[in-house]
Amino acid sequence: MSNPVSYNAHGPVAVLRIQNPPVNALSQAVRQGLSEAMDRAEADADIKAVVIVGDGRAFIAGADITEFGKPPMEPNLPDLCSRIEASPLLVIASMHGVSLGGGLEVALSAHYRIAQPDARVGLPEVHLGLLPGAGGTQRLPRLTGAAKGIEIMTSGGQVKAAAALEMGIIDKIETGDPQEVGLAYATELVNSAAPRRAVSELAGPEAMDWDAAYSGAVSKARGQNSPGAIVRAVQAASELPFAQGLARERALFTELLQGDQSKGMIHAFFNERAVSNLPELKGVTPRALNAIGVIGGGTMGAGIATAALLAKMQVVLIETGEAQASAARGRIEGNLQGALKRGKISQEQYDALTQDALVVAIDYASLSDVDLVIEAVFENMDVKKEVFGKLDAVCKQGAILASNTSYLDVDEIAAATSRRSDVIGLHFFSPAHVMKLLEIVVADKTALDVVATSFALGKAFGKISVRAGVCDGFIGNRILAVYRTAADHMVLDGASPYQIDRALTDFGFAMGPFAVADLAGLDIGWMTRKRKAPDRHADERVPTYIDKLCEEGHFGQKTGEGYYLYEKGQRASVPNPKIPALIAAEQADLRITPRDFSDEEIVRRYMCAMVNEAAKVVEEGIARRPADVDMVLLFGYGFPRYRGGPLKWADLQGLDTVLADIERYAQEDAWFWKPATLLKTLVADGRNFDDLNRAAGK
Ligand code: TC6
Repeated sequence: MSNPVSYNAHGPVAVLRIQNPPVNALSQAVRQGLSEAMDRAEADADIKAVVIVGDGRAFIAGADITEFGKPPMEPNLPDLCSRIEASPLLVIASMHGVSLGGGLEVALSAHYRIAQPDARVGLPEVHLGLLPGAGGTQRLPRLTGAAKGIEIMTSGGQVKAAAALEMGIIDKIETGDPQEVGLAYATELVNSAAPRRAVSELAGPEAMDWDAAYSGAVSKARGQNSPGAIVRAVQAASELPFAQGLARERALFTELLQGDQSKGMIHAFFNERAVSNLPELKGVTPRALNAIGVIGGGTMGAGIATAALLAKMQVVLIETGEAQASAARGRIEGNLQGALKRGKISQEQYDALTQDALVVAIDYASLSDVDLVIEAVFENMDVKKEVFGKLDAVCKQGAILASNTSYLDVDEIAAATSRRSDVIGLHFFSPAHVMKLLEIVVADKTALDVVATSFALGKAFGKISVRAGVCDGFIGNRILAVYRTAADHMVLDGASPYQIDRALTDFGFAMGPFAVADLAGLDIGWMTRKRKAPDRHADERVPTYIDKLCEEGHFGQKTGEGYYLYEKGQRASVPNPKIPALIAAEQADLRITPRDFSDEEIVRRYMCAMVNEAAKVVEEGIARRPADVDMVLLFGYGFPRYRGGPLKWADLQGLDTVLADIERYAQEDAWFWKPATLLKTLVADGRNFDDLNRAAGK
């Protein structure tokens, strides 16, 4: 392999140029190349300074994600950083694009830092369940102070050049070719006999109330360990000499690296990128995507239209009448005003999007020129078929016809058109301009370039797109229905909805299932129960106590009453005192003697139900790989990222113990707990879900 770090002397300055596309990640070859180039510069008596610069779009985007999970290879990054900083030559980092993680740590080891105005820096290791382990926790707060250093490292966010200059992370901002700018700066420093300036030799950051900072970080982290560890590492930077602080950083880093959380987060990090790389789409050219049609301007349709506008597409939204059209426009404008308030768009962009890019019409003929239409009307097969029949009549040849159905049969919808190969499911999550997940539901006859275009659309919308097959509920809602049922069963057997919600938020879920039901609207579950009642098996346990609340017109948050009571204008909720009596009445009817559940048992049953259904979803090919299911749960269902997803969680538990529990539960309720064949096969073969990910080209 050729050396990805080139060396060129320009008078007394050596330029070390990293050429490792696409983003100059710190692969072993780059680390070795930098180390050897430093040796070479130091061995040349004419060289007084070294400029480190990146080729292409970034200085250095950090550790090489393709090396994650592989055995470490020398030289390691902490040693490289110490080696750079210890150089007797002046070392200058000339930064452009991003300098992230190990990339910023390399820059912090240089003696001077100069950056382009659009450069950004950050230490995102927290997103991998780690802390910056190559001196970042010791060097950054020596420049920024403890509080700002903690904020940057615990958020993992990116800091723009101007703010980085103000905080002292960089020394200068200069526009121009990064190499030329770096060379000029180095020459100026050499000519002015500027001192070698090692960040490690600066005083440690000021003391603060470390325990308060630690508790603050821990409570924000909702169960994730690395933010607390970052605070402790910065405390070491403040209290200990540099070398001892570095040793403390290493010990904390190693502890995090060996824990399950970093395994879960690295799994998430890797797969949120890998999930959209479908082998069958290699070389397939997506169709053009300039104008999008949306049918229905309710919450979902308005959210989809907003996402399309923010992705700089023309949008034609169809409503049924003038009043509905004006309400839909109001919703979209409200969404865009939110984006304006958060600084995501400017006032001029807002005006252009609402006046020029958006058309709200009541006539399907307005769709004659769009490239793709997303239908977001009422969830009813007859209604959808009628809409698709009309779309088939008006849309141009080659236009993609997509349904945002959340569980209906996309093959059946496609059959309502004369162009089945152009039909696909695009299942967004509400609010569609905010939620990251998009399930791309590929029907029997969907053409490959339609799938490729849908992934391109997901990328343009900033979504994590996951391929799903056709079944009731696709990947996410199908699995949700099962773990939700496991929670319902526990309520019938004696666990309160409030204990369940608390046990699961303690586990790391953003919300418990009963709080989610209130948010989504209890009428949704009520309608589904009514729809499914005729086909219900005699052994199926379906609680009906909550229907009594629905019959009184209480549907959760939107009506102010559900499992919880919601005071107008208040975010906090309190348990609804009517619920325990409703549950007790149903238990009496069913002759159930309620029993106690530990939080641990609640989590275990909930997770086992989720894993078992997820395994079936993989087994049936509804999800392409186990990791695809993990990404659906992470990005659409509030699953804690630091656990990687349900199937990563199962791998880390040991699949044999998960299967043993499912088989034990099956002895109580064989109808509900049917162990997935895939789970049994994997246990019998001594393999796990990650083995399947790897086999599918993780
Ligand atoms: C650290 O440094 C230390 C950790 C210790 C661990 C033991 N390595 O996102 P894009 C590829 S932690 C290898 O589409 P953008 C990416 O796969 C910090 N490859 O572009 C894609 O390849 P493809 C670790 C990487 O302009 C291409 O680059 N680093 C890496 O929207 C373009 O990516 C981070 O957390 C990498 N590190 O955004 C940074 N990063 O074209 C993670 C990207 O073949 N990366 N690629 O599919 C990012 O945040 C963004 O990718 C970006 C560029 C801001 C660098």
